[in-house]
Amino acid sequence: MDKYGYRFSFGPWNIHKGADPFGPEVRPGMSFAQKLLLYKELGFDAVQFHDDDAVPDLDDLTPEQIRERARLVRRQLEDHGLFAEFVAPRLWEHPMTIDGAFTANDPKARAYAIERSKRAVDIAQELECDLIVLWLAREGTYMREAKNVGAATHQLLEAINTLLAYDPTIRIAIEPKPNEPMDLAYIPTMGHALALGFQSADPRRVGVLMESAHSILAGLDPADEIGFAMAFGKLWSVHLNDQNGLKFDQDRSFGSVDLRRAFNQVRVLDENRYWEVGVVGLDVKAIRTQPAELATKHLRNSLHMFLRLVALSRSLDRAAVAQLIAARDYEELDWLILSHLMGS
Ligand code: 3MF
Ligand code: MG
Repeated sequence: MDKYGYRFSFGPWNIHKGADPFGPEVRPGMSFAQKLLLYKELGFDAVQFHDDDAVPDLDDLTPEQIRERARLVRRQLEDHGLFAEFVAPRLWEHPMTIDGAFTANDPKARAYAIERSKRAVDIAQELECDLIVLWLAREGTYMREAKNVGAATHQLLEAINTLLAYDPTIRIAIEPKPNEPMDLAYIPTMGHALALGFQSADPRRVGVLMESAHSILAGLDPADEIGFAMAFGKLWSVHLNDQNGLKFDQDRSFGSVDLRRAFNQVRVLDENRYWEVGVVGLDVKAIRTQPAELATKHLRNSLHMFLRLVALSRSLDRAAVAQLIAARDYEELDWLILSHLMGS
């Protein structure tokens, strides 16, 4: 925890080997145990998990074996003074999820997705964590005519309700994203995710995770997406990062592309006391050119950027801002913010 009360997290996938769709890995891998050693050193408190980050090859194990292995991970976390922030079922790599998971056209594939998600809940229970994240990677279409959006929406709702009933204490945070890997995803924005949650069997237990790059790819402002969700007390996790325009999902270091956009995300989080409700997750990736021994600086930079921006948000001359708003002098407000960010 930092001096402001924020806690920070990242996932094991954020220290990675640098492969992209056009080239192989460029850095050697690191074991989960090696990665765990780096968390505290880099200033982090918590680990974000996909189900198979915690229990590799879980499709080949029985539910009891999965629980046993998850208990070992809990002990590893304890040994390092870390905790699990969330568990996310990875519903986009298995052959059963080629045509989608909860919204696949094949009922056997949909059944697989539900069972796999229940195992993710089991893992969360063993890791003493009450938050499941649903990034609905392949719920959408490459071909508009191949699926029915209304039916798919109800399938998503049914899946959420099934998980809520499976564990009466679990909370679910939906992570919207408009595209990639799908051409068009079914839950592209915060509004879509919140609507699903409010329509669920237990709306109190369904919230959202806002990822900066995903909002930007949807043509939206991440700070507004944060503020919208927080207006309803529904922002339970974030994946802060950055994104240079509308292209592939880059997961650039937080604030590295657009400093003012990052400032506004931190400002809205801080004004709404996010430190009381959630962990600051940094879903960032080192760029491919980074040598192996230097491939954690994206995490360091992102965390330090967040803290620097909290300081800037709190030192903003709020009275001057209020006066400029009252005078409707938004050009002067623009200059005040830019000067503040430039350190004068
Ligand atoms: C994809 C993502 C994912 C999700 C993760 C947890 C690998 O664009 O952002 O990161 O955040 O699967 O939900
Ligand atoms: Mg993410």
